[in-house]
Amino acid sequence: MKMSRRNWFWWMGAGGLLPLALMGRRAYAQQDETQVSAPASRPGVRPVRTLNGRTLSFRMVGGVKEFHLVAEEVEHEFAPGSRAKCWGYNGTTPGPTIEAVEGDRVRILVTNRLPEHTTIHWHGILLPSGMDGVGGLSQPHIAPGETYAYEFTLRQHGTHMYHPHADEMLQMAVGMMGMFIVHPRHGEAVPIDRDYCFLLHNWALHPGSYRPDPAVMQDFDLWTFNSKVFPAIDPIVARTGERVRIRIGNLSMWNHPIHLHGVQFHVTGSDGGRWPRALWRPETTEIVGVGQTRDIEFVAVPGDWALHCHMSHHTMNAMGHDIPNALGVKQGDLDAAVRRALPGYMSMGEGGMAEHQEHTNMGHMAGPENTLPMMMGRGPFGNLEMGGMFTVVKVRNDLRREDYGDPGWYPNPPGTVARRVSEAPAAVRPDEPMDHSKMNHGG
Ligand SMILES: [Cu+2]
Repeated sequence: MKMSRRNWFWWMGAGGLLPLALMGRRAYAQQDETQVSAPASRPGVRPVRTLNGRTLSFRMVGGVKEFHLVAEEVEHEFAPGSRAKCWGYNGTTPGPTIEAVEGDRVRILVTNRLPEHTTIHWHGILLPSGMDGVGGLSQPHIAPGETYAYEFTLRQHGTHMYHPHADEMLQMAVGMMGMFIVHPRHGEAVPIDRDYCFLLHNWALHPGSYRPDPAVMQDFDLWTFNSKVFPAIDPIVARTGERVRIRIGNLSMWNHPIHLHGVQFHVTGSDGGRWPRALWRPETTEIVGVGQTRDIEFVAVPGDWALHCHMSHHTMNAMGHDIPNALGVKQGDLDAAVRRALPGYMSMGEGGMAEHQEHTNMGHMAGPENTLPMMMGRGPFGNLEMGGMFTVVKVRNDLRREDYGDPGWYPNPPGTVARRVSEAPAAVRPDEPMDHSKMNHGG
Protein backbone atom coordinates (compact mmCIF):
# COMPACT_ATOMS: atom_id res chain seq x y z
CA MET A 1 0.00 0.00 0.00
CA LYS A 2 1.29 3.43 -0.75
CA MET A 3 2.44 5.76 1.96
CA SER A 4 1.07 9.28 1.91
CA ARG A 5 2.22 11.94 4.33
CA ARG A 6 -1.05 11.64 6.15
CA ASN A 7 -0.91 7.94 6.80
CA TRP A 8 2.79 8.21 7.56
CA PHE A 9 1.64 10.20 10.56
CA TRP A 10 -0.82 7.45 11.43
CA TRP A 11 1.85 4.75 11.07
CA MET A 12 4.30 6.55 13.27
CA GLY A 13 1.60 7.01 15.88
CA ALA A 14 0.46 3.42 15.86
CA GLY A 15 4.06 2.24 15.86
CA GLY A 16 4.60 3.85 19.20
CA LEU A 17 6.93 6.66 18.10
CA LEU A 18 4.24 9.16 19.00
CA PRO A 19 2.12 8.66 22.08
CA LEU A 20 -1.26 7.20 21.17
CA ALA A 21 -2.85 9.95 23.18
CA LEU A 22 -1.76 12.51 20.59
CA MET A 23 -3.78 10.90 17.86
CA GLY A 24 -7.09 12.58 17.27
CA ARG A 25 -10.14 11.04 15.71
CA ARG A 26 -8.99 12.51 12.39
CA ALA A 27 -6.10 10.05 12.33
CA TYR A 28 -8.56 7.16 12.35
CA ALA A 29 -10.67 8.71 9.64
CA GLN A 30 -7.57 9.07 7.48
CA GLN A 31 -6.53 5.55 8.18
CA ASP A 32 -9.88 4.38 6.92
CA GLU A 33 -9.85 6.36 3.74
CA THR A 34 -6.28 5.48 2.77
CA GLN A 35 -6.40 1.73 3.32
CA VAL A 36 -8.66 -0.86 1.80
CA SER A 37 -9.31 -4.14 3.51
CA ALA A 38 -7.85 -7.13 1.76
CA PRO A 39 -10.85 -9.50 1.50
CA ALA A 40 -11.92 -7.79 -1.73
CA SER A 41 -8.76 -8.97 -3.42
CA ARG A 42 -9.28 -12.65 -2.62
CA PRO A 43 -10.98 -14.75 -5.24
CA GLY A 44 -14.41 -15.92 -4.14
CA VAL A 45 -14.57 -13.51 -1.23
CA ARG A 46 -16.83 -10.48 -1.42
CA PRO A 47 -16.37 -7.79 1.22
CA VAL A 48 -19.40 -7.07 3.34
CA ARG A 49 -21.31 -3.85 3.18
CA THR A 50 -22.16 -2.51 6.62
CA LEU A 51 -25.54 -0.77 6.45
CA ASN A 52 -25.00 2.92 7.30
CA GLY A 53 -21.48 1.99 8.35
CA ARG A 54 -18.04 0.91 7.20
CA THR A 55 -15.32 -1.71 7.51
CA LEU A 56 -12.39 -1.10 9.86
CA SER A 57 -9.05 -0.83 8.09
CA PHE A 58 -5.93 -2.65 9.25
CA ARG A 59 -2.22 -2.66 8.60
CA MET A 60 0.06 -5.67 8.19
CA VAL A 61 2.67 -5.91 10.96
CA GLY A 62 4.99 -8.91 10.53
CA GLY A 63 2.26 -11.07 9.00
CA VAL A 64 -0.36 -10.01 11.55
CA LYS A 65 -3.43 -7.98 10.60
CA GLU A 66 -3.47 -5.17 13.14
CA PHE A 67 -6.70 -3.31 13.84
CA HIS A 68 -7.28 -0.46 16.26
CA LEU A 69 -10.53 0.25 18.07
CA VAL A 70 -10.97 3.32 20.26
CA ALA A 71 -13.81 3.12 22.78
CA GLU A 72 -15.20 6.63 23.18
CA GLU A 73 -18.23 8.83 23.50
CA VAL A 74 -19.83 9.67 20.16
CA GLU A 75 -22.38 12.15 18.89
CA HIS A 76 -24.97 10.02 17.15
CA GLU A 77 -27.97 10.76 14.96
CA PHE A 78 -30.68 8.08 14.81
CA ALA A 79 -32.41 10.04 12.04
CA PRO A 80 -32.59 13.78 11.38
CA GLY A 81 -34.42 15.19 14.42
CA SER A 82 -33.09 12.70 16.95
CA ARG A 83 -29.57 12.94 18.35
CA ALA A 84 -27.90 11.49 21.40
CA LYS A 85 -24.62 11.22 23.23
CA CYS A 86 -23.79 7.53 22.88
CA TRP A 87 -20.74 5.38 23.38
CA GLY A 88 -19.13 3.55 20.49
CA TYR A 89 -15.87 2.89 18.68
CA ASN A 90 -13.82 5.12 16.36
CA GLY A 91 -16.50 7.77 16.28
CA THR A 92 -19.57 5.66 15.56
CA THR A 93 -22.17 3.33 16.97
CA PRO A 94 -22.04 0.56 16.06
CA GLY A 95 -18.27 0.54 15.70
CA PRO A 96 -16.77 -0.28 12.29
CA THR A 97 -17.06 -3.87 11.09
CA ILE A 98 -13.95 -5.99 11.52
CA GLU A 99 -13.44 -8.13 8.42
CA ALA A 100 -10.82 -10.84 8.06
CA VAL A 101 -10.24 -14.25 6.51
CA GLU A 102 -10.16 -17.66 8.20
CA GLY A 103 -6.54 -18.46 9.02
CA ASP A 104 -5.56 -14.82 9.58
CA ARG A 105 -3.59 -13.88 12.65
CA VAL A 106 -5.22 -10.71 14.00
CA ARG A 107 -4.13 -8.21 16.62
CA ILE A 108 -6.74 -5.77 17.83
CA LEU A 109 -5.57 -2.79 19.83
CA VAL A 110 -8.24 -1.36 22.09
CA THR A 111 -7.80 2.14 23.49
CA ASN A 112 -10.18 3.27 26.22
CA ARG A 113 -11.26 6.91 26.06
CA LEU A 114 -14.37 6.35 28.17
CA PRO A 115 -14.81 7.72 31.70
CA GLU A 116 -14.87 4.14 33.07
CA HIS A 117 -13.10 0.88 32.38
CA THR A 118 -14.08 -1.44 29.55
CA THR A 119 -13.07 -4.62 27.69
CA ILE A 120 -14.04 -6.22 24.39
CA HIS A 121 -15.49 -9.71 24.09
CA TRP A 122 -15.18 -11.30 20.63
CA HIS A 123 -18.60 -12.88 20.53
CA GLY A 124 -18.60 -16.31 18.90
CA ILE A 125 -14.91 -16.32 18.00
CA LEU A 126 -12.82 -19.36 18.98
CA LEU A 127 -9.75 -18.14 20.84
CA PRO A 128 -7.58 -18.68 23.92
CA SER A 129 -9.44 -18.13 27.19
CA GLY A 130 -7.32 -15.11 28.08
CA MET A 131 -8.35 -13.32 24.86
CA ASP A 132 -12.08 -13.71 25.50
CA GLY A 133 -12.47 -10.25 26.98
CA VAL A 134 -14.54 -10.90 30.08
CA GLY A 135 -13.37 -8.25 32.54
CA GLY A 136 -12.22 -9.78 35.82
CA LEU A 137 -12.47 -13.33 34.45
CA SER A 138 -10.22 -13.42 31.40
CA GLN A 139 -8.23 -10.20 31.88
CA PRO A 140 -7.91 -7.06 34.00
CA HIS A 141 -10.26 -4.28 32.93
CA ILE A 142 -8.90 -1.69 30.49
CA ALA A 143 -8.75 1.50 32.55
CA PRO A 144 -9.51 4.91 31.02
CA GLY A 145 -6.49 5.98 28.96
CA GLU A 146 -5.04 2.48 28.62
CA THR A 147 -4.55 0.47 25.43
CA TYR A 148 -4.70 -3.32 25.41
CA ALA A 149 -3.82 -5.75 22.64
CA TYR A 150 -5.87 -8.84 21.80
CA GLU A 151 -4.23 -11.34 19.48
CA PHE A 152 -5.44 -14.66 18.08
CA THR A 153 -5.64 -16.76 14.94
CA LEU A 154 -9.03 -17.08 13.24
CA ARG A 155 -9.93 -20.77 13.09
CA GLN A 156 -13.44 -20.43 11.67
CA HIS A 157 -15.59 -18.32 9.39
CA GLY A 158 -18.98 -16.77 10.00
CA THR A 159 -20.95 -13.77 11.20
CA HIS A 160 -19.74 -12.64 14.61
CA MET A 161 -19.99 -9.62 16.88
CA TYR A 162 -17.92 -7.70 19.40
CA HIS A 163 -19.08 -5.86 22.52
CA PRO A 164 -17.84 -4.92 26.01
CA HIS A 165 -17.89 -7.47 28.82
CA ALA A 166 -17.46 -4.79 31.50
CA ASP A 167 -20.39 -2.83 32.90
CA GLU A 168 -22.05 -4.62 30.05
CA MET A 169 -25.64 -3.58 30.70
CA LEU A 170 -24.80 0.10 30.56
CA GLN A 171 -22.13 0.01 27.86
CA MET A 172 -24.27 -1.95 25.43
CA ALA A 173 -27.37 0.12 26.20
CA VAL A 174 -25.52 3.24 25.06
CA GLY A 175 -24.29 1.73 21.81
CA MET A 176 -21.04 -0.22 22.24
CA MET A 177 -21.06 -3.04 19.72
CA GLY A 178 -19.87 -4.01 16.28
CA MET A 179 -19.72 -6.89 13.81
CA PHE A 180 -16.81 -9.23 13.16
CA ILE A 181 -17.07 -11.00 9.80
CA VAL A 182 -14.70 -13.86 9.01
CA HIS A 183 -14.65 -15.00 5.39
CA PRO A 184 -13.96 -18.66 4.55
CA ARG A 185 -10.34 -19.29 3.60
CA HIS A 186 -11.17 -21.02 0.32
CA GLY A 187 -13.96 -18.69 -0.80
CA GLU A 188 -17.66 -19.49 -0.98
CA ALA A 189 -18.90 -22.69 -2.66
CA VAL A 190 -22.05 -20.80 -3.68
CA PRO A 191 -20.79 -17.32 -4.57
CA ILE A 192 -22.43 -14.22 -3.08
CA ASP A 193 -22.93 -11.13 -5.22
CA ARG A 194 -23.89 -8.68 -2.47
CA ASP A 195 -23.19 -9.23 1.20
CA TYR A 196 -24.85 -6.89 3.73
CA CYS A 197 -24.62 -6.82 7.52
CA PHE A 198 -26.28 -4.98 10.38
CA LEU A 199 -26.92 -5.21 14.13
CA LEU A 200 -30.29 -5.03 15.85
CA HIS A 201 -30.53 -2.79 18.88
CA ASN A 202 -32.96 -0.92 21.11
CA TRP A 203 -32.63 2.39 22.91
CA ALA A 204 -34.44 4.16 25.72
CA LEU A 205 -33.97 7.73 24.52
CA HIS A 206 -36.84 9.32 26.38
CA PRO A 207 -38.60 12.24 24.66
CA GLY A 208 -36.63 15.43 25.14
CA SER A 209 -33.52 13.66 26.51
CA TYR A 210 -30.04 13.19 25.00
CA ARG A 211 -28.65 10.17 26.87
CA PRO A 212 -29.96 6.66 26.35
CA ASP A 213 -31.32 5.31 29.65
CA PRO A 214 -29.61 1.99 30.48
CA ALA A 215 -32.15 1.02 33.16
CA VAL A 216 -35.03 0.30 30.76
CA MET A 217 -35.75 -3.38 30.11
CA GLN A 218 -38.73 -3.45 27.74
CA ASP A 219 -40.32 -0.13 26.81
CA PHE A 220 -37.70 1.20 24.43
CA ASP A 221 -38.20 4.33 22.34
CA LEU A 222 -36.02 3.47 19.35
CA TRP A 223 -35.49 0.17 17.51
CA THR A 224 -32.55 0.23 15.16
CA PHE A 225 -30.65 -1.44 12.33
CA ASN A 226 -27.04 -0.36 12.92
CA SER A 227 -28.18 2.37 15.32
CA LYS A 228 -30.42 4.03 12.70
CA VAL A 229 -34.20 4.16 12.48
CA PHE A 230 -36.32 4.23 9.34
CA PRO A 231 -36.31 6.34 7.20
CA ALA A 232 -32.60 6.98 7.90
CA ILE A 233 -31.65 3.32 7.30
CA ASP A 234 -29.90 2.71 3.96
CA PRO A 235 -31.83 0.67 1.41
CA ILE A 236 -30.48 -2.76 0.52
CA VAL A 237 -29.80 -2.53 -3.20
CA ALA A 238 -29.33 -5.40 -5.66
CA ARG A 239 -29.61 -6.27 -9.32
CA THR A 240 -32.19 -8.79 -10.50
CA GLY A 241 -30.82 -12.33 -10.31
CA GLU A 242 -27.96 -11.53 -7.94
CA ARG A 243 -27.44 -13.70 -4.89
CA VAL A 244 -27.80 -11.48 -1.83
CA ARG A 245 -26.79 -12.34 1.71
CA ILE A 246 -27.93 -10.31 4.69
CA ARG A 247 -26.10 -11.00 7.96
CA ILE A 248 -28.04 -9.92 11.02
CA GLY A 249 -26.73 -9.85 14.59
CA ASN A 250 -28.78 -9.09 17.69
CA LEU A 251 -27.30 -7.35 20.73
CA SER A 252 -30.58 -5.79 21.82
CA MET A 253 -32.87 -6.80 24.70
CA TRP A 254 -35.53 -8.48 22.52
CA ASN A 255 -35.73 -11.29 19.99
CA HIS A 256 -36.65 -9.91 16.57
CA PRO A 257 -38.59 -11.83 13.91
CA ILE A 258 -37.08 -10.33 10.77
CA HIS A 259 -39.42 -10.56 7.80
CA LEU A 260 -38.56 -10.06 4.13
CA HIS A 261 -41.20 -9.54 1.46
CA GLY A 262 -41.05 -10.81 -2.11
CA VAL A 263 -38.94 -13.96 -1.77
CA GLN A 264 -38.48 -17.09 0.24
CA PHE A 265 -34.98 -16.68 1.59
CA HIS A 266 -32.82 -19.47 2.90
CA VAL A 267 -31.36 -19.24 6.37
CA THR A 268 -27.81 -20.31 5.57
CA GLY A 269 -25.56 -19.45 8.46
CA SER A 270 -24.80 -17.89 11.82
CA ASP A 271 -21.81 -17.52 14.08
CA GLY A 272 -21.42 -21.21 13.31
CA GLY A 273 -20.35 -20.16 9.80
CA ARG A 274 -22.12 -20.91 6.55
CA TRP A 275 -24.08 -24.08 7.26
CA PRO A 276 -23.94 -27.23 5.11
CA ARG A 277 -26.59 -26.97 2.38
CA ALA A 278 -28.68 -29.74 3.94
CA LEU A 279 -29.31 -27.41 6.89
CA TRP A 280 -30.46 -24.45 4.82
CA ARG A 281 -34.20 -23.87 5.23
CA PRO A 282 -36.66 -21.69 3.33
CA GLU A 283 -38.44 -19.03 5.37
CA THR A 284 -39.91 -15.59 5.01
CA THR A 285 -39.45 -14.65 8.68
CA GLU A 286 -36.49 -15.59 10.84
CA ILE A 287 -36.23 -14.88 14.56
CA VAL A 288 -32.83 -13.47 15.40
CA GLY A 289 -32.57 -14.14 19.11
CA VAL A 290 -30.63 -12.00 21.56
CA GLY A 291 -26.95 -12.83 21.25
CA GLN A 292 -27.50 -14.70 17.97
CA THR A 293 -26.52 -14.01 14.40
CA ARG A 294 -28.37 -15.24 11.32
CA ASP A 295 -27.44 -15.12 7.65
CA ILE A 296 -30.23 -15.12 5.09
CA GLU A 297 -29.71 -15.51 1.33
CA PHE A 298 -31.94 -15.08 -1.69
CA VAL A 299 -31.87 -14.51 -5.40
CA ALA A 300 -33.05 -10.96 -5.99
CA VAL A 301 -36.36 -10.37 -7.82
CA PRO A 302 -37.25 -6.91 -9.10
CA GLY A 303 -39.31 -4.61 -6.91
CA ASP A 304 -39.31 -2.60 -3.70
CA TRP A 305 -39.59 -5.12 -0.90
CA ALA A 306 -40.02 -4.33 2.78
CA LEU A 307 -37.50 -5.80 5.23
CA HIS A 308 -38.54 -5.30 8.83
CA CYS A 309 -38.99 -6.68 12.30
CA HIS A 310 -42.45 -8.20 12.60
CA MET A 311 -43.01 -7.04 16.19
CA SER A 312 -45.22 -4.17 15.09
CA HIS A 313 -44.10 -1.86 17.91
CA HIS A 314 -40.53 -2.32 16.67
CA THR A 315 -41.38 -0.53 13.41
CA MET A 316 -42.44 2.58 15.32
CA ASN A 317 -40.35 5.40 16.72
CA ALA A 318 -40.78 6.96 20.15
CA MET A 319 -44.29 6.32 21.41
CA GLY A 320 -46.20 6.20 24.67
CA HIS A 321 -47.09 2.71 25.84
CA ASP A 322 -49.52 3.76 28.55
CA ILE A 323 -51.94 5.74 26.40
CA PRO A 324 -55.70 5.13 26.75
CA ASN A 325 -57.20 3.21 23.84
CA ALA A 326 -59.18 5.75 21.80
CA LEU A 327 -60.22 3.35 19.02
CA GLY A 328 -63.98 3.72 18.45
CA VAL A 329 -64.34 6.36 21.19
CA LYS A 330 -66.42 9.34 20.04
CA GLN A 331 -64.23 12.20 21.22
CA GLY A 332 -66.42 15.06 20.01
CA ASP A 333 -65.17 18.43 21.25
CA LEU A 334 -63.15 16.84 24.06
CA ASP A 335 -59.91 18.00 22.41
CA ALA A 336 -60.97 21.62 22.43
CA ALA A 337 -61.87 21.33 26.12
CA VAL A 338 -58.51 19.78 27.01
CA ARG A 339 -56.62 22.32 24.90
CA ARG A 340 -57.91 25.11 27.16
CA ALA A 341 -55.80 23.57 29.93
CA LEU A 342 -53.06 21.95 27.76
CA PRO A 343 -52.27 24.04 24.67
CA GLY A 344 -51.31 21.88 21.69
CA TYR A 345 -53.07 18.79 23.03
CA MET A 346 -54.39 16.41 20.41
CA SER A 347 -55.99 13.07 21.18
CA MET A 348 -55.51 10.35 18.63
CA GLY A 349 -56.90 7.28 17.15
CA GLU A 350 -60.69 7.48 17.06
CA GLY A 351 -60.65 5.77 13.67
CA GLY A 352 -57.20 4.21 13.91
CA MET A 353 -53.68 5.58 14.34
CA ALA A 354 -52.68 6.28 10.74
CA GLU A 355 -53.76 9.89 11.23
CA HIS A 356 -50.71 10.26 13.47
CA GLN A 357 -48.39 10.66 10.49
CA GLU A 358 -50.80 13.08 8.79
CA HIS A 359 -50.71 15.32 11.85
CA THR A 360 -46.93 15.20 12.29
CA ASN A 361 -46.27 15.66 8.53
CA MET A 362 -48.41 18.79 8.56
CA GLY A 363 -46.75 20.11 11.70
CA HIS A 364 -49.94 20.05 13.78
CA MET A 365 -48.20 18.05 16.46
CA ALA A 366 -44.85 19.51 17.35
CA GLY A 367 -43.89 16.67 19.70
CA PRO A 368 -41.24 16.88 22.40
CA GLU A 369 -37.78 18.21 21.60
CA ASN A 370 -35.26 15.75 20.06
CA THR A 371 -37.99 13.17 19.45
CA LEU A 372 -39.01 11.57 16.18
CA PRO A 373 -42.63 11.06 15.24
CA MET A 374 -43.88 7.53 15.88
CA MET A 375 -44.58 7.01 12.16
CA MET A 376 -42.48 8.33 9.29
CA GLY A 377 -41.45 7.84 5.69
CA ARG A 378 -43.10 8.60 2.38
CA GLY A 379 -43.28 6.26 -0.57
CA PRO A 380 -44.49 6.77 -4.12
CA PHE A 381 -48.09 6.13 -3.01
CA GLY A 382 -48.20 7.99 0.31
CA ASN A 383 -47.17 7.72 3.93
CA LEU A 384 -45.38 4.52 4.96
CA GLU A 385 -46.44 4.89 8.61
CA MET A 386 -43.28 3.14 9.73
CA GLY A 387 -40.23 3.86 11.85
CA GLY A 388 -37.66 1.82 13.72
CA MET A 389 -36.57 -1.52 12.27
CA PHE A 390 -37.68 -1.09 8.67
CA THR A 391 -35.91 -0.66 5.36
CA VAL A 392 -36.50 -1.44 1.71
CA VAL A 393 -34.76 -4.05 -0.44
CA LYS A 394 -34.60 -2.37 -3.86
CA VAL A 395 -33.96 -4.72 -6.76
CA ARG A 396 -33.60 -3.42 -10.29
CA ASN A 397 -32.80 -5.01 -13.67
CA ASP A 398 -30.44 -2.31 -14.85
CA LEU A 399 -28.12 -1.80 -11.89
CA ARG A 400 -24.37 -1.85 -12.35
CA ARG A 401 -22.47 -4.49 -10.34
CA GLU A 402 -20.80 -2.01 -8.03
CA ASP A 403 -23.72 0.39 -7.72
CA TYR A 404 -25.07 0.61 -4.18
CA GLY A 405 -26.81 3.96 -4.61
CA ASP A 406 -30.51 4.39 -3.89
CA PRO A 407 -32.26 3.78 -7.25
CA GLY A 408 -35.46 5.57 -6.19
CA TRP A 409 -38.89 3.92 -6.24
CA TYR A 410 -39.71 0.83 -8.27
CA PRO A 411 -41.29 1.52 -11.66
CA ASN A 412 -44.05 -1.09 -11.50
CA PRO A 413 -44.83 -2.64 -14.88
CA PRO A 414 -48.28 -1.57 -16.15
CA GLY A 415 -51.12 -3.61 -14.69
CA THR A 416 -49.16 -4.90 -11.68
CA VAL A 417 -50.30 -2.45 -8.99
CA ALA A 418 -53.35 -3.02 -6.77
CA ARG A 419 -56.06 -0.68 -8.04
CA ARG A 420 -59.21 0.99 -6.83
CA VAL A 421 -62.35 -0.53 -8.33
CA SER A 422 -64.96 1.44 -6.40
CA GLU A 423 -65.29 4.37 -4.04
CA ALA A 424 -68.76 3.40 -2.85
CA PRO A 425 -68.75 0.87 0.03
CA ALA A 426 -72.27 -0.40 -0.85
CA ALA A 427 -71.31 -1.22 -4.42
CA VAL A 428 -69.19 -4.19 -3.35
CA ARG A 429 -70.84 -7.32 -1.95
CA PRO A 430 -69.10 -8.88 1.04
CA ASP A 431 -68.58 -12.61 0.85
CA GLU A 432 -71.25 -15.10 1.89
CA PRO A 433 -70.93 -18.40 3.74
CA MET A 434 -69.67 -20.84 1.18
CA ASP A 435 -71.43 -24.07 0.25
CA HIS A 436 -68.50 -26.44 0.18
CA SER A 437 -70.52 -29.21 -1.46
CA LYS A 438 -70.66 -27.06 -4.60
CA MET A 439 -66.93 -26.48 -4.74
CA ASN A 440 -65.25 -27.88 -7.75
CA HIS A 441 -62.41 -30.03 -6.47
CA GLY A 442 -61.24 -30.70 -9.99
CA GLY A 443 -62.10 -34.32 -10.26
CU1 LIG B 1 -38.31 -6.57 16.81
